Amino acid sequence: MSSFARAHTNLALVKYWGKADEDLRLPAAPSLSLTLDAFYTETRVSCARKDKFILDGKEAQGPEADRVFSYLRRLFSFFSLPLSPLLVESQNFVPKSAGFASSASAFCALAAAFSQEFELNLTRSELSIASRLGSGSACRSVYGGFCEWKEGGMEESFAIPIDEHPSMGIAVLYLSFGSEKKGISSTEGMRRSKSSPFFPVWRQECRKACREAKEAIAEADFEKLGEVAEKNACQMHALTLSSGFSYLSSSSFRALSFAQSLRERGTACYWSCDAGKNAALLCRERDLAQVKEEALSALGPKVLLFASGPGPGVEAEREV
Ligand code: 2P0
Repeated sequence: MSSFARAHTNLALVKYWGKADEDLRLPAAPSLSLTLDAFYTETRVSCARKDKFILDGKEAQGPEADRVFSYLRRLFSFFSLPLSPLLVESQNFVPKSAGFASSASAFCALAAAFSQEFELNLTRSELSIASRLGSGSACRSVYGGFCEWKEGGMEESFAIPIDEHPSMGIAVLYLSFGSEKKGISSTEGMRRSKSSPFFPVWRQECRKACREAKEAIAEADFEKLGEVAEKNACQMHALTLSSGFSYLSSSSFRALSFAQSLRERGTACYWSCDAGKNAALLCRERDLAQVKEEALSALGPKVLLFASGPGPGVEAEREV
């Protein structure tokens, strides 16, 4: 017997950047994301004689396996289950060689496969909490389309769906400028950012941005949503800079100028960027071909492009 789950990655339009509690992975502010169709993780969990983690066809040891098994031990304890050795087999359909992070889809798929294997019958809120304990952003991959991750305590901080089947025709174009590993992990970057004098303002701005983004989604107003997302991404990077570091490179800034110049020329296109130099552009699905073509000519042939539309929430099943 084994259990299988597939979870998709998500792009935060309002960023999770700062924790209220590191151990419980409670966010200092709410965030809001779009789950993406093109990038996902498939994970199979089965009982075994000893713990083993197979990642993309190869046995993984060291920090990657340690993180998976310490998370699983936490799930056993959280659900008051006796510890048992597990075989975990994961395949990432996320272009890692282009510098993409896969912890959101990875930990959501792992939580879903685990809960299926032990027949926990979790609600989606409970599954979101369990995913959150592996990686904060994973709690948002439970849902398809747009969802919001609420602030709160251990049992209150989970994602809630906003619009699982967006009708505004939104597309995301990732721009990869290279795959070098970032020097400062997200966990460390969030820790440092809390020392910024602007951190209290950042929290307030995220709360406001979530309210505005939800209005834009309800009104199917793509431009309004794009403006909220771009401003929030700029504020996150201003926060890191005000704490003495930055993830952005000259290419990230060129991508920001590119989005702004496209808008001036009449095509709605907005910039976002996570904890790395690679950027993401939001545009309407119908403008995607044009945005791709113009991005290649404006940003040079070395940039790698990966497009996606909205994706589904996590799915899991028990296999016989
Ligand atoms: C996000 N990021 O909202 C933000 C925007 C990066 C920038 O969530 O420490 O790997 O495991 O809870 O989820 C990256 O952080 O962090 C992240 P942990 P995670 O998508």
